[in-house]
Amino acid sequence: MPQTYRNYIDRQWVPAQSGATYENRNPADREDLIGLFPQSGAVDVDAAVAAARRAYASWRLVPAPGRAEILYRAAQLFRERKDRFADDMTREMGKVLAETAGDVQEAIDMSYLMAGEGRRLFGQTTPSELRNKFAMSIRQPIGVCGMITAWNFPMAVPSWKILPALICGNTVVFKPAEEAPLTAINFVQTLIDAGLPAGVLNLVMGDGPGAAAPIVEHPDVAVVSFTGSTDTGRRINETCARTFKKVHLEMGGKNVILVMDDARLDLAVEGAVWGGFGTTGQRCTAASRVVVHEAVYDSFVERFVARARQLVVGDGRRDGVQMGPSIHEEQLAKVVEYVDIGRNEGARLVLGGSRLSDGAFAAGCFHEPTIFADVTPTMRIAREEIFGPVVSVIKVRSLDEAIAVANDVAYGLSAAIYTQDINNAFTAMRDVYTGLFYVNAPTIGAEVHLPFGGVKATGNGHREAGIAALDVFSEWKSIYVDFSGRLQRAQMDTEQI
Ligand code: UN1
Repeated sequence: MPQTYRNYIDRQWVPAQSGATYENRNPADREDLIGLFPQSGAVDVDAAVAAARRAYASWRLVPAPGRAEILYRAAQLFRERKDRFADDMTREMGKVLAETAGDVQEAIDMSYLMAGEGRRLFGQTTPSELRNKFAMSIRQPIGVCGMITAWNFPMAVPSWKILPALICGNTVVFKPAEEAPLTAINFVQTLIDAGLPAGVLNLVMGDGPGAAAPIVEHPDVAVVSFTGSTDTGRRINETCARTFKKVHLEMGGKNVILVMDDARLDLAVEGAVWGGFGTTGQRCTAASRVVVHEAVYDSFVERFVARARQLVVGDGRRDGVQMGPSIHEEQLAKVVEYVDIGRNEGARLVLGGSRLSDGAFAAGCFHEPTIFADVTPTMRIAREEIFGPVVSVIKVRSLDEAIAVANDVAYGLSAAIYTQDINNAFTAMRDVYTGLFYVNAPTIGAEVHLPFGGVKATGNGHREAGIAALDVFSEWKSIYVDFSGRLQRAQMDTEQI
């Protein structure tokens, strides 16, 4: 009998009120049933929001250094549980153990960062234009925050949202990706064990229409933070706009590595392999385009293919495996479809191109690492997010052309340049329009204490992680204290020097 898991609402583990559940399976072996998870609906969301609302009344008044104590303890518990959590995560979403351990590490790092923030949460003091008057601005919590997250970073991304929200004094309803509920349970259980009071963090599992839509629409949810596809993000944005709900969106990417004629090709090749095929290409920061200067193009393609050909594909829990499966059949079908699109568009397939289905691969969702060369910037494989192990290589004649190609997509999350020339590096750093930029490193590998997010169709102007995340989960209040004992009128009674 598979284990049946429950939602967490107001310090109780409870089934969905309808009793409905869904199955979650291991993408490396679809016969491995991980468990049954609640298929929640609007009534479950209502209960979770009500609990979060009640808890907000007292949590907002807990001094931030007191809230921080809980996050310090959580950091230590995440560290102790890292290997177990990584194993559970690989089993449910497929990326290799070294990467899932890295995912848990992001939650550890973020816990420490936000715990430290509990003793800062800096506001500003400013002079007043009037005599005997004091002016300051402080951060205030907002209320109940609805967090809707993706399966590819199932512990890191929730930590980027939930921990800043908590340290600011908000309470949370968390709807994790359907594909990675066990990791969400591990995350929530750790915060409970660290001492989070009842109702401050609530977990509601299920699919998007059933469990996420009611969070977005709920009048008592003050902030929605979402990581996922651009189509879903657009719908969430529209719903939130109608009621002026604060919304933070972190969506797709079509990230690019520029390889200049003076690049160290050995480094560029390693970067393209890691950026393109790490996490099976299922990162919003994945390098799915490599734009290469014509002077080194042939040699880069040859070395890139030779290196990517050596990648060991398989079950991410097995030693030596470097690339796991796609998350599920639907995602794999999308990869297969894009490979067809690339072929039909006339791109040159130089590596892979097929689903792996023999022997040990038969029960899982595996695809070969795939490289297309001679891709042109107008092809769909060069413009649309694939979210799989498919990289497009594009030839250019100059840095200017490389930057133009880099910018000529709807998305703007991450970009990188490989060059030994500081002028190239600084020019690209300035002119490529993205939220993240790397020099002589791939497009992946963001650290939690820097702002994370993108421009154009990737985001909506907010950032998560870093101290910038506090701007999503708090509102500024400007406060004026007049201790002159008389009415002083701003802009009118200002003394002239
Ligand atoms: C994501 O793909 O949604 O920079 C997040 C990186 C990781 C996080 C990626 N630290 O690639």
